[in-house]
Amino acid sequence: MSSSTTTSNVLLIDLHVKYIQSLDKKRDTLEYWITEHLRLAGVYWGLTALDLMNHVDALDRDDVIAYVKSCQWPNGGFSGHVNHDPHLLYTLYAVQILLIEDAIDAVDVDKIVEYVSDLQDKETGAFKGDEWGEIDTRFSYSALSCLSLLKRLDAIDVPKAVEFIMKCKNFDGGFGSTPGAESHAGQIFCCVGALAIVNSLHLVDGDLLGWWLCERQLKNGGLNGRPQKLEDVCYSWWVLSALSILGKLHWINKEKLFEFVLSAQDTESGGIADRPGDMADVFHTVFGVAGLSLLGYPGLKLVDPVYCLPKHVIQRRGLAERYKV
Ligand code: GRG
Repeated sequence: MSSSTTTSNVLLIDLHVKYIQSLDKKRDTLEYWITEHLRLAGVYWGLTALDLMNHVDALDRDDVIAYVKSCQWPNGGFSGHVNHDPHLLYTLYAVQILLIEDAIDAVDVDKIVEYVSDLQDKETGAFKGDEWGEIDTRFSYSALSCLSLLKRLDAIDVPKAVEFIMKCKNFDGGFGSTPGAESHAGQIFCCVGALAIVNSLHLVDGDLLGWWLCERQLKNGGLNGRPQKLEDVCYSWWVLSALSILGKLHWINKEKLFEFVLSAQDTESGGIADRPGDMADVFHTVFGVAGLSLLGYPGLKLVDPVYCLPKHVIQRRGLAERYKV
């Protein structure tokens, strides 16, 4: 479905800010209600994009903090919205939002640490997403990122967590969701990011993986997430962040990627879509903006490739440059 017919070769910051602000006002739409279960994720995506575009104040700080608090459960975990079940992913997003707002003291950090560490499988080192037990390297990343941001990595068995991630490494240098699963750029961000957090990047085959990642760029400049798949703006984050951590961002054609991401903007209502001509959404908006930030697009704040947060937030936390290639 096409959203706007014109294109722009510059980032339409003012329009994207208005688009993100408008998201909470669409209560008369079906889309608003069927996305309720991931609203906290939406706040993280929107707020991160706003901060990178120098407009963090476009969402009311007190409202944001109160909303995050309303999603916390007595066991310390956070849900995607009030009265939904707690999950590790939303717990990470809550911590990230509170750090952007410099308000981590508004919640019980010890309870969060307890919730996250209880999700580690003591035998394999893997992390469950929630009490129902699904295992995925997305959850390994979420746990390590969350505890690192809270400076509480001591609460889990880090060597075991690394052991599990390394079981998900494939012959092509990439990583999958579980041992034996196909390499996918999203999971590669998770595994490389997690290894960076615990200073274990020496376990990554940088050249082999760097090749696999830069081969994700297609003729139209966009990136796909694995061979034979379509390009998608969100891979501007999942692929580029991994390349950035490995010190190989220059292995892709920056100008062509700028062109692709900018051509996926909705020039009438704001926001960025997965690819030109599709409907914009806040997920593709943040990962498009964050990808542009990694490539040094003018006027954007720098993003941290490991934590997917504005660099100044990571610096304020004293976590900058903890990882090295
Ligand atoms: C804090 C940034 C951040 C992340 C938290 C949730 C998470 C940890 C990471 C998600 C990583 C991931 C798996 C991203 C990929 C998302 C995506 C576009 C999946 C689509 O997969 P397919 O198979 O699409 O539908 P393709 O492109 O392969 O056809």
